[in-house]
Amino acid sequence: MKIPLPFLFPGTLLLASLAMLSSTVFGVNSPLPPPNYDESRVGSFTLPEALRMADGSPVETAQDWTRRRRPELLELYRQHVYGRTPQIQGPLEFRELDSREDALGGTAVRKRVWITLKDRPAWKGLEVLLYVPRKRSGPVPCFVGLNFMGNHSTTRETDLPISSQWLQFRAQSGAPPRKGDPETPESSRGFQHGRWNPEAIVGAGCAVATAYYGDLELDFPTGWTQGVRAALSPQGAQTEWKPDDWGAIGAWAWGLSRILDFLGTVPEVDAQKCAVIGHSRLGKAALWAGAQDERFSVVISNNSGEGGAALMRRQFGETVEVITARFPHWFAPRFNQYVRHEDACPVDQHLLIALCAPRPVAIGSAEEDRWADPTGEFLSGYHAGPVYRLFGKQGLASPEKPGVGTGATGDTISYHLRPGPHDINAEDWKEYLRFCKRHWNLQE
Ligand code: GTR
Repeated sequence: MKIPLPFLFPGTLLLASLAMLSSTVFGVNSPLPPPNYDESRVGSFTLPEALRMADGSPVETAQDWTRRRRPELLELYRQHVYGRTPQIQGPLEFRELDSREDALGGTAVRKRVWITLKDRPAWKGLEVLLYVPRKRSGPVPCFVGLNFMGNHSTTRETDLPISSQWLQFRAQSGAPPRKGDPETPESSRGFQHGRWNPEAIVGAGCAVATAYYGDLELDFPTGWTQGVRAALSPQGAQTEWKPDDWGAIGAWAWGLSRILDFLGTVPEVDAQKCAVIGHSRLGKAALWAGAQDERFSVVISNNSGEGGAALMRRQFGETVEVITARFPHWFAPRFNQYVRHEDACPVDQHLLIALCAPRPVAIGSAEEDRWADPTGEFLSGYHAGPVYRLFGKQGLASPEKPGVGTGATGDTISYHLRPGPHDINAEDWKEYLRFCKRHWNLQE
């Protein structure tokens, strides 16, 4: 199986690469079915009820939800979808690499910090890039998210080292370079600046902390042997995975919580106001991090699609069959059971959104990103609503997906559909900043 690069897939390229792929599900090398983009062929399905325990008993109060249903659902997600996140072993260490008071043209303080596990030297650690506005009257809220190509790719500042883990990914992934990718390591500087735009975040009075997702696990099927999953397992790279062991999404989500641990030690940041954010596969990780770790005060999913915000029971765009064949390392091994049997899965993704309740969740889709199923992403948000209502909060009022480019709709759960392709850009960030500022009671 070819291992794709985690960069943008233009639709046509994606289809072409899918056609070449095959799945070894059921032990036979069968070609993967083409994606369905016809709404009339999505089929009918019944979603697992948010407000009913597995034993059939109703969930009637916020207390019922918090004490009984939420733990039950977290456990179902561990067993069936993302796997079990292990306890941290030993203390974390935060080592400041450098700090500048004059970053981003003098508007920000910049810190670079290494997070390591003292008792697990096998894991090299996570390098965090943090920008905090210089103009502030107290601790500021912060956006926390992983990036696809190294911290140096998220900023126009040129004095950051090029991520050595990302260079390793390029060398080891076996994937041929794609059109539009940076040709040389040097040209990867600022390559994904538009996905972050730290100047705009800092200009809005917020901090932003990011790290390369490959610092946790390089994104190919054997990447885990060098990453945090091996380091936290007693058998290391010899581990044989059990059905409910964690996958790469679990490892990336774990890393997001470690960044939050670090932010809790930074006096300039208000750790009570930290939003976890992610795009695409990193949106899946952000949702799983936000579902597990209630310290994140806001959860943001951008184009997270299958295994993220999109309902898996909807047969539209990417499916469980395709995602588990192409990315066998992302989920708990048991998730493979639901290939062509999504109905048998005890959860669907509205419950992942519901696990964030009563905290605010923003879901962003892109019109041309049919692969991620914008309607399925919207419906997850909509069907999480009953849980929010138990807490006296409103989610998405209408079951109809809003129109393209009409801006975000919804109260504690919000949804927007941006024109254009699979990506995260200034338009999305405008929505997320507005949403967070409203919930953090900051002036718009
Ligand atoms: C695609 C994958 C999606 C999404 C995307 C990305 O290839 O099928 O689930 O995660 O990659 O992360 O860019």
